Amino acid sequence: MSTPDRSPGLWRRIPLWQKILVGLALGVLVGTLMGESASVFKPIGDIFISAIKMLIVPLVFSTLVVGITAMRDPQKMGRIGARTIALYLVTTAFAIAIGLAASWLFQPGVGLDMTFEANPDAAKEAPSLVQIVVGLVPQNPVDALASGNILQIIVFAIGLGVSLTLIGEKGEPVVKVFESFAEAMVKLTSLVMALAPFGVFGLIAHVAGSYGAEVLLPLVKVIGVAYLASVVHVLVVYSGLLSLLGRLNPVRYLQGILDALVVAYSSASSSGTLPVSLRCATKNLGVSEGVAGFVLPVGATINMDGTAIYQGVVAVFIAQLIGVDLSLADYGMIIVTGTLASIGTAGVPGAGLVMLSIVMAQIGLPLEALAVVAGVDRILDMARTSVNVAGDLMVTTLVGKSEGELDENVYNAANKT
Ligand code: DAS
Repeated sequence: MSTPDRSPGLWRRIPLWQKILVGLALGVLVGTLMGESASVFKPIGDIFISAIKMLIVPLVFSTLVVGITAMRDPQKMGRIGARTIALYLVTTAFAIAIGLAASWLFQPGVGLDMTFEANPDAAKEAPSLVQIVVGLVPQNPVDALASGNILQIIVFAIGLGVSLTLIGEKGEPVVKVFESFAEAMVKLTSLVMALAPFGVFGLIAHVAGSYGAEVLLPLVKVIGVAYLASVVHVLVVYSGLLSLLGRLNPVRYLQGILDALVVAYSSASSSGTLPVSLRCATKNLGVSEGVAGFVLPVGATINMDGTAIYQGVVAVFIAQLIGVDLSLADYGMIIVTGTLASIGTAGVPGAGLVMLSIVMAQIGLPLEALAVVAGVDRILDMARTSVNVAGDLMVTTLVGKSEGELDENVYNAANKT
C-alpha cells in the first residue's frame, strides 16, 4: 500500500534558521517576564547542547578521514593547512586591532565609578608555541578520541586518511566504512538540529532571566562597544575578504551561516557549534567535506577572532577604568599577547575571560579588575563565540574556493537548508 503523498506540514516548510530565531525571541520574552525562575527551561537547552556535543568527535573524525581520502593528494592537504593558518592569523590580528580601536574611540571605561575586590584567579600562562606543537601528536589516538582532544584527533585523522590513500585498494573497505559512518553522522546532525529552536529557547530564557538591568546598565557601554566591534569585523573584514580574495557574494555567506551563528550565540561554545558549522559549510556554502572537515575543527580550536576583539576592547576598558594611559608599546603587546591567548582559548563557555588575564598581566593591569566584567561575561561570550564561528566559516569558504573545493551553485542558492 503506497503511503499517501502528504505535502510537508507548515512547521516542516519553515527554514530552520527562522524557527531558531523564533525560539531565541521567545526565550528573551519569557526570560524577561519570568526573571530568575526562567531557569526552569535551562535543562531543555542543556539537553540540546549535550546532543550537539555528542556528535563532535565521531562527526569530525569520520568527515576528515573521508575528506582526505577523497582528496587523494597529500600535497593539497599541505597547501590547505598553510592557507588556513595564514588566514586565521591575519583575521585574528585584524580583530584585536578593531577591538582596540573601538575602545579607544568610544572610551567605555572613562567616567565609570566601579570598585573591585581581589580576584582569586592568578593569571594563566599562555601555552608556548612549542607546547602547542608537541601537544598535537596523540600518544594514544583512542584516548584522544575518548577525551575529545580535537587537535590530536585531527592529526590522527590526517595520518589515517593519507595512509589509506597510499595503500590504494587495500584501504577501500575501511574508506567505505568511514563514508557510510560519516553520512550517518551528518544525518544525525540534521535530526539533532530539529531540536535547535527548543534548545535555543531554553538557553536564552535562562540567560535573559539571569541578567537584570541592575547588572547590565553600568556595563552597557563596554558591552555595546564589544558588540559593535564584532559586527564591524564580520561585515567589513569577513565580507571584504570574501569579495576581494574569493570573488564571492558575502550576503550568501551570511545567509548560509545563520544556523551556526544562532547556536553559537545561545550556547557560547565554538566546539559545541562545530557539527552545525560543518552542516552549514557543506549544505549551505557548498564547501567540500575534505576542506570543511579540516578547516572547521582547526578553527574551532585555535581561531578565536571574537575572543581577540573582546580582549582588545576589555583591556583598554579596564585601563580607562583605573586611569592608566596605555602606550603604543602596550597596544602592540596586547595585539601579540591577545593573538597567542586567543589561539590557546578553548572553544567552551567562559574560556576567553580566563585567557584575558594573560593580556592584562602582560601590560601590568591588576587582575582584580577582571571581576568588573566577570558578572556579564556570558553576554560578552555569546557575541565573541558567534564571531569565532563566523570566522571559521569564512576561512573555510575562502580555502574551499581557492582549492576548487567549493560548489558555487550551492553557495549562490538563495534559500539555504
Ligand atoms: N566561548 C568561547 C568559544 O566557544 C570563546 C570565549 O570564551 O572567548 O569560542
